[in-house]
Amino acid sequence: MSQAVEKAELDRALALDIVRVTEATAVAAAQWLGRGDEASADEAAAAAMHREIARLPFDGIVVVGEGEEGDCPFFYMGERIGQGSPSGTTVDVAVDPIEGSTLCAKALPNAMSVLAVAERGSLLKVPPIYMEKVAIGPGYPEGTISVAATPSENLGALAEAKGVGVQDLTVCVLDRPRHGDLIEEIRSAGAALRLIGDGDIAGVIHVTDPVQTGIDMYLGIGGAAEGVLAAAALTCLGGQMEGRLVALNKEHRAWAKLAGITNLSKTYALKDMVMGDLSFAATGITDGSMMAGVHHARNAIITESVVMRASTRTRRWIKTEHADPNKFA
Ligand code: VTB
Ligand code: MG
Ligand code: MG
Repeated sequence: MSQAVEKAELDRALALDIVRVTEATAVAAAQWLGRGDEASADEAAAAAMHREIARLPFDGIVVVGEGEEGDCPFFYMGERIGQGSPSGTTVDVAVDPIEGSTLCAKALPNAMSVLAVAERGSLLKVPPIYMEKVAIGPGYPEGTISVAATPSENLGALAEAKGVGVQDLTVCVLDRPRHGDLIEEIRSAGAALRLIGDGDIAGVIHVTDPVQTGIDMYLGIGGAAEGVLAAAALTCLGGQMEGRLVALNKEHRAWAKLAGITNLSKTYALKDMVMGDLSFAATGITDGSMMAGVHHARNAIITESVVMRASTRTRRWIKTEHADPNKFA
């Protein structure tokens, strides 16, 4: 068997392995669903995800995690994780045990558990700061949008490429005071807004299916980690995205410096954030537009996940019945 075939098969198996991880993480998070306690939900989810990833057959490095070493109990940047691999599988690991902890704590839609595993060295390493993002779905000429362009320019370009008016477009934006001007500009350009409380990975993914989601473009400043994870998903789904790191305060500037980022105004295209093959998995914690959340049936826990691979652009939706809840204990 050639090396290439062996590698491909290993990658394929990994896709299912990582769904097991996001499933267990979502189930752990769901124990805190609607309890108003974000910190406990985050901790339970991160502990479960950490335990499950440790069992996977690779030598992984956390490149998108929860913070710096000594700063967070699980998934610090640079942490080695996985069982190790006799066959030499080395990977980058990007995690968000709960994307949307507030959504989970308030039992609001679209909280999910997210994990991407990529070829070593292929994911942009970002400190826990922010990223300005713009994303659209597949099928438009390369360069239709840019994070360096104004929102009105991006909207005009997308409208032209889509053959509609700007008033026919809907933009998804995180509802934050920092987006006051952005929201105003989108409104005066004439587009509609879908304002979301949290969950900008889902927000970016939504642009890939505007017929289903009603969202044509994602704009605004959210987590940098969420930016790279969204870029990972978009690499599997198709679409365009650009990002630019943002330091909102002194602490962020210090994090950026520590991470070796000297030029905060650099524009990252999708291919600068994701430079190799990867698998991406997400499991719903609360019900969402992509998948249902964790549900407790009479004799089983039910989870819904999506898992995708960049190399083949395959997407699988996996609904799982966990008949033995003790396996999560
Ligand atoms: C966004 C959002 C996330 O963080 O990235 C946001 O998508 C950015 O931070 O779900 P602020 O909340 O400080 O604006 C989350 O809300 C949480 O990870
Ligand atoms: Mg999180
Ligand atoms: Mg998050």
